[in-house]
Amino acid sequence: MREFVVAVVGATGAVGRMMLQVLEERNFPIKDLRLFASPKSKGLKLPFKGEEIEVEVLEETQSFRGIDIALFSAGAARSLAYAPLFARDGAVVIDNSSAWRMDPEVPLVVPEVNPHAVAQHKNKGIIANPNCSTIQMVVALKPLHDVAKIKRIVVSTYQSVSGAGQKAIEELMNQVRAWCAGEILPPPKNLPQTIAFNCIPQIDVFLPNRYTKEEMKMIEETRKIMEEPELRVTATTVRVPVFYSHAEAVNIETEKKLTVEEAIEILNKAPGVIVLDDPENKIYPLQIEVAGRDEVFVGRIREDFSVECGLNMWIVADNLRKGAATNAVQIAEILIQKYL
Ligand code: NAP
Ligand code: 3JN
Repeated sequence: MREFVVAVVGATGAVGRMMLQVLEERNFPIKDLRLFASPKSKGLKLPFKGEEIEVEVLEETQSFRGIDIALFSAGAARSLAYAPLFARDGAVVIDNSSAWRMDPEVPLVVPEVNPHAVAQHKNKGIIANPNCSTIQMVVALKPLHDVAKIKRIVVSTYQSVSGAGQKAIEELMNQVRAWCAGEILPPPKNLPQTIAFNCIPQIDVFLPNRYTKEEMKMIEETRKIMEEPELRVTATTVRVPVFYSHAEAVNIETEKKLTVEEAIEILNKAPGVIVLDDPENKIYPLQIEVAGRDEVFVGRIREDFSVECGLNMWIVADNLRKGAATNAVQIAEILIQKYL
């Protein structure tokens, strides 16, 4: 089997470290692995398959020749600047940031939903990985859309701190420690407000339309991935004091009526979805239980009695795995199986 030269850009971050773990777990055929991060990480070594690999500092003057696939998670500014340089030197870039997601020439891919879009990597040498909250929602909703045609989506998210990076994980830990010790809480630095024992209805910055950027990402990305540019979607995104996994309360209105039983049957057959829905026995997806898993979990499926054809559900996935690293590596697997 052919093996590939793979680069991970942003390898020291929460997503980058998970990329290494997922590449190793899935035994991705790697000939050589190159790791890149900021000057802060110069000399740092990261473990991969029993070896220690030294992190390189990302510099614009470098040559990136010889790299087949580059997995980027070093923020949108680095993706804007460096993805074209890696692509120029022959790599296909799979980018986890928002930098390229809405570029009409760049495919935005969730393998369970629109794997065919990977073919468009030929345009710019770049494939975009959607936002974590979008990924888990479309994995669960696309199979329902295929049967009943979704007319409108209303989503509220309950997003873990790991979505905001390694420093936000430490921020929640430090605030909880201080609270338990009866100390004054350290002021928020990486999140907009205190996160310990609190929910923050702000993820990313506010836009002139009063939505946050995270909310608008969910709306626009969902339309692009589902290839439904007019789909009505609205979102409220909330940070909650949970370390790993994002949860979403989702309401859909469909053209054709779906009973709860029909929806469960469709989701039971859907790729990458696990239905956990036995409320009488207190069975529904929980963030702490879904952490570490690659599937999207759906539960609390029930009719929305306020409209003719509507359903409510609770969708949970590990944001660093299916929401980022696993989705990116699945895209890389399609690339090597079909295109490289
Ligand atoms: P993080 O834990 O803060 O890690 C940031 C990574 O970027 C680190 O490896 C950091 O290297 C690197 N970096 C920062 N500045 C750099 C520079 N000038 N040159 C090279 N590398 C640089 O953040 P994260 O949670 O892993 O997220 C990283 C990015 O992934 C986000 O900004 C976002 O674009 C994307 N992301 C996507 C999703 C998704 O929904 N698919 C979810 C989360 C994040 P050092 O350690 O050396 O500073
Ligand atoms: O906050 C979350 O739960 C997801 C965060 C994603 C994120 C964080 C910083 C920058 C992104 C993203 O993936 O959209 C970005 C970005 O690339 O703009």
